[in-house]
Amino acid sequence: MIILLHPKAVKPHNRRFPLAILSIAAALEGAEEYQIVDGNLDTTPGATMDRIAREHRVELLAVSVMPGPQMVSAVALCREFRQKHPNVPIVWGGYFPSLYADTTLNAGYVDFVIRGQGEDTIIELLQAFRDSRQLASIRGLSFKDAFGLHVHNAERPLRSPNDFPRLPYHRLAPVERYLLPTFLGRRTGVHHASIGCPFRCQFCGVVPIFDGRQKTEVPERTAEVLGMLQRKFGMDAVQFYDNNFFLSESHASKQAELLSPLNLRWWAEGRIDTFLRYSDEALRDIRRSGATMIFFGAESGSNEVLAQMNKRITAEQTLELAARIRKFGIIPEFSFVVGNPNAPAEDTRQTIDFVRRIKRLNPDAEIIVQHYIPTPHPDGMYGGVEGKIEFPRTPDEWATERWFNFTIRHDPRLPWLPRQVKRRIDNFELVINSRWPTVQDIRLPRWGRMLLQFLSSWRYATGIYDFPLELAWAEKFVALRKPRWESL
Ligand code: B12
Repeated sequence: MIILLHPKAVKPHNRRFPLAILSIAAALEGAEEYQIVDGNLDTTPGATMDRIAREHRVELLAVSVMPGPQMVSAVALCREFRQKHPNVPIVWGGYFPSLYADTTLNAGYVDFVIRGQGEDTIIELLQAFRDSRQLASIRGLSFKDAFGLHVHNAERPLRSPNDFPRLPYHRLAPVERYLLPTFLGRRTGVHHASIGCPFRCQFCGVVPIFDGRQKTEVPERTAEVLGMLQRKFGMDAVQFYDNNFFLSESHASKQAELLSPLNLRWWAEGRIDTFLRYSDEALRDIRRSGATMIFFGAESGSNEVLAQMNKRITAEQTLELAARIRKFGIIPEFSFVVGNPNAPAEDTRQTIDFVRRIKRLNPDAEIIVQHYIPTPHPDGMYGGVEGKIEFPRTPDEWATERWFNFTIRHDPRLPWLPRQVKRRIDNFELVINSRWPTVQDIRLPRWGRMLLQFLSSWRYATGIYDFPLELAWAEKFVALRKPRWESL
């Protein structure tokens, strides 16, 4: 028996299909005995794993770990499982161990790390347990040798999602509990139609893992899977989790054509430059197929900073897209990485000015302001911060409050970011979020929306963002009076 564990990462109303674990399950389906334990659904995953271990001989505990809350849950669950079941090997896969393989192996309760795409690697690891393969021959695997030294095998070439079997949704019972209300629909699902990304932005954690490679599912297969989820489970909306959903115009047009009959409302991530190259006809088709909001990494309003990030877009392109996409009725969601380590105050000032320009061109545009936090990068971390920051050496240290707040960007405590600049970024974020509350918050009542808009409008108009205590208070006041999720 293999346990596939997806530690808790989100609050229940944000529960989505655990795609990483489902992908691994697809590779095992029909060939191996396995059970999925999803901490986003199961409130006592440790007890469930103990029960499985009592009833079966568990050969492997395989855990998917994303940085942040999921990593914190994974540490606690794995430590306890190791104490109770010391003979069961534990493997971690996913973004956290792929980015920090040595750090992960420093934990006494992790025996193996599977870096990057995991479907083939886990099968080969199981073969090694059964003596038909050498650990050293398994690409994408990291492990501890007989002396406890870390061994990192060669990378594994990326395979297309088309090469792998369909996800075994039926192993998640009941599937309906993964289809929840969002601004897109009453039963929103998620799908990942590609893996990796061909760009090499220097702030991005995807590059070290996929090294500028991307493989994409054919549009026919994407539409078939979504059609099945619609027919069988009533899914009426979908969020595409791809890093780069709009690969090319012909691919996107074909996808739009096949999605149209499904009448799903959808959200996805795209690049500004790619999208700008599309014809009006393609954009109309994309809208008609249900595209409601598209996330774009705008990152900065300064071309110099964009060049430092290796983002390969210009600020003028962002403005052009903000204006153009409005005509098609698609809401753009522009994300910014604020706090250039070389000039954080100037970068913050420029970003705020730039966001204001976007809002003038397209008031519906949604804005996400993120503090820049570095991740290891093969081309060097954005801002040249090598040597200026030392990452934790164990998962347990990553799970401490100090590093948890760093990961979720709440309080990153970066040596190059003065407190007052950090405060300015946070204050601006609060003002803009109050001035234009996101349409994504379906629990925000109309009166709450109006209250926040009323209180923040003078601040936005005058550019006085400091000490927005009344907005912080109003936000809390409204949050306490939002309807409960169950009543939606
Ligand atoms: C969905 C998602 C979330 C969701 C999670 C929802 C959920 N249900 O759990 C939410 C919104 C909560 C989230 C949050 C965060 N996320 Co997030 N998220 C993603 C996203 C978009 C998709 C992940 C996914 O499902 N992929 C689909 C699966 C199929 O792919 P996969 O995970 O890579 O899995 C493959 C391999 O990694 C491997 N594998 C994975 N697990 C396992 C396990 C085993 C045992 C094995 C063998 C193999 C294996 O095999 C799989 C199949 O090949 C990714 C970006 C992306 N497109 O991947 C970012 C991403 C993982 N997130 C990231 C980050 C940083 C975060 C945050 C920590 C910070 C933030 N603000 O974004 C927050 C956490 C804060 C919080 N409050 O929760 C980064 C991680 C890299 C980094 N910089 O550290 C990413 C890459 C985004 C980015 N470009 O920066 N996220």
